[in-house]
Amino acid sequence: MSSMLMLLFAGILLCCARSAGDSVPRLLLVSFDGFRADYLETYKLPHLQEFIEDGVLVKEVMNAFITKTFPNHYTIVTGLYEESHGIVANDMYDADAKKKFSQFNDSDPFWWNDAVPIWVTNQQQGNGASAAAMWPGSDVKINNATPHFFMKYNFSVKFEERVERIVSWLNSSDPVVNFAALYWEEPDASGHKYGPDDALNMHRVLEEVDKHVGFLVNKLKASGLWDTVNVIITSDHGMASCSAERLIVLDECLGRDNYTLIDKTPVAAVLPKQNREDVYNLLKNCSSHMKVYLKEEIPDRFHYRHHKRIQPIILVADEGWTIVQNESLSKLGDHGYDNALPSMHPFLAARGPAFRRGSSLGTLANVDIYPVMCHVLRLAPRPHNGTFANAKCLLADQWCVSVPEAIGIVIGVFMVLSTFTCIIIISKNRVAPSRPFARLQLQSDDDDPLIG
Ligand SMILES: *[C@@H]1O[C@H](CO)[C@@H](O)[C@H](O)[C@H]1NC(C)=O
Ligand SMILES: *[C@@H]1O[C@H](CO)[C@@H](O)[C@H](O)[C@H]1NC(C)=O
Ligand SMILES: *[C@@H]1O[C@H](CO)[C@@H](O)[C@H](O)[C@H]1NC(C)=O
Ligand SMILES: *[C@@H]1O[C@H](CO)[C@@H](O)[C@H](O)[C@H]1NC(C)=O
Ligand SMILES: *[C@@H]1O[C@H](CO)[C@@H](O)[C@H](O)[C@H]1NC(C)=O
Ligand SMILES: *[C@@H]1O[C@H](CO)[C@@H](O)[C@H](O)[C@H]1NC(C)=O
Ligand SMILES: CC(=O)N[C@H]1CO[C@H](CO)[C@@H](O)[C@@H]1O
Repeated sequence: MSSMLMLLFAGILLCCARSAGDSVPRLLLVSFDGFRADYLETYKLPHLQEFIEDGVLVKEVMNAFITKTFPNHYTIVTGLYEESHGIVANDMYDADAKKKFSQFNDSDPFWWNDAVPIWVTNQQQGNGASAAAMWPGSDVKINNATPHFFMKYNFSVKFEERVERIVSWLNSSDPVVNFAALYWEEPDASGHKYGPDDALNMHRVLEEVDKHVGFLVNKLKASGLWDTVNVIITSDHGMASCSAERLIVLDECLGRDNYTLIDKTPVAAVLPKQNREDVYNLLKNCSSHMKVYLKEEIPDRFHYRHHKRIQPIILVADEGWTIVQNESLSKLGDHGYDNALPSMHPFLAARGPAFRRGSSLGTLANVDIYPVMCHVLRLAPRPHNGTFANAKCLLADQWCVSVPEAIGIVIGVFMVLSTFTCIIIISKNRVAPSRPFARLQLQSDDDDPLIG
């Protein structure tokens, strides 16, 4: 009964939403790298606040392990855990192909082809073209396709220039661009340099990021896109403070000839040269501030085991600790740590005709962003690890009730039903003594001995 009602309701809502937005829905996905969730509460960011008040906010996004930039940006656009999309670190080694991947040498499709990002699926399903400004992977031919419009990665290109390109592409009518992705390096770069607890410098850079949000919104308004475009602003990960007092020095535990260090800190990927168990035992005894896992021991909750590019041993430093061989500390902030740590979590805000206004959600996994984007763009999602139902409360066309609300509705329905039942019973009782009716009943029953 209640599910029928819900279906009916959802149907009505869906119809309304569909008929209102007759043109093709558009979505702009924006990432400000390293925007830790609590920056939103710590700093005054008027443009972002205004954006959020007009839309929805997810206060903390549960990102994917390892909490690094390339892996999480690919998770956002595929809905897959890292072990399934294959970008398992910013620095990788593939033993079969004997190839190396790094942030500065990332354009070989070989690394990306385990998954299909949403900008490719969007173009394949034929609703429109995609565009991207420096989103990781967006200048690579993945499954033989790049976005129709894209910029080759170059960190020197200013935010304003990226926005101008993106907005003019979104404004293009031939072809119609219905999906665009935009990436900016801050506040990550400053978070690494100064550490997230340097309030003065972080305030300065976040004020700048906030002005960038203002710039973007103004550009969208000026081009007449603001009322129709859906915009998601999110990030890949947070940031934790590091210190020279919290170093894990591998050289003190084992000789370098024992292993190759594929990825460094705070999650180190270790490829043993000879005996894996020997290297493991030396590392296991190295520091009480890092976890040492053989590949098959990596906890299930990380979803970080089933890929050949995940190395035989991984080391996971505790929050704020840095793994080195013998180097000194090079940055005051870092990320990559356990994705259960709040300091590793970014936020998500979304605004536009597809989203609710003025509502918020405590938490959402970043694998759930992909089915939301597919829903907004009316795409059939590819197999992914997200759960669309988790994000229903963000969307204007979805039926969304919290547990207390559901209980309230059940009680409400019960009360209405019992009131009706009472009214019926009372009115029946009133009718019962009415003479003609009673007589009619008795008369019809001819065989009744009392009458006879
Ligand atoms: C970049 O990676 C490719 C393989 O993915 C490799 O052949 C090439 O040597 C690398 N270039 C540099 C400069 O490391
Ligand atoms: C990167 O962008 C800067 C600033 O626009 C430009 O001067 C430089 O030539 C670009 N580099 C490459 C490799 O395109
Ligand atoms: C976007 O397109 C509209 C209508 O074609 C035009 O009026 C507007 O100037 C364009 N804006 C930009 C930024 O190109
Ligand atoms: C491995 O490390 C240990 C401990 O530092 C050292 O004794 C040993 O010689 C190293 N083995 C190799 C093959 O480098
Ligand atoms: C670190 O180790 C390398 C190689 O063993 C050595 O050349 C270098 O001097 C060491 N640096 C420091 C700071 O100890
Ligand atoms: C994630 O999704 C992929 C693709 O459907 C699937 O192969 C994989 O098993 C999923 N992972 C988990 C942990 O469910
Ligand atoms: C850091 C650590 O766990 N060190 C231990 C390594 O093993 C020796 C001997 O078993 C211990 O004495 C250390 O405490």
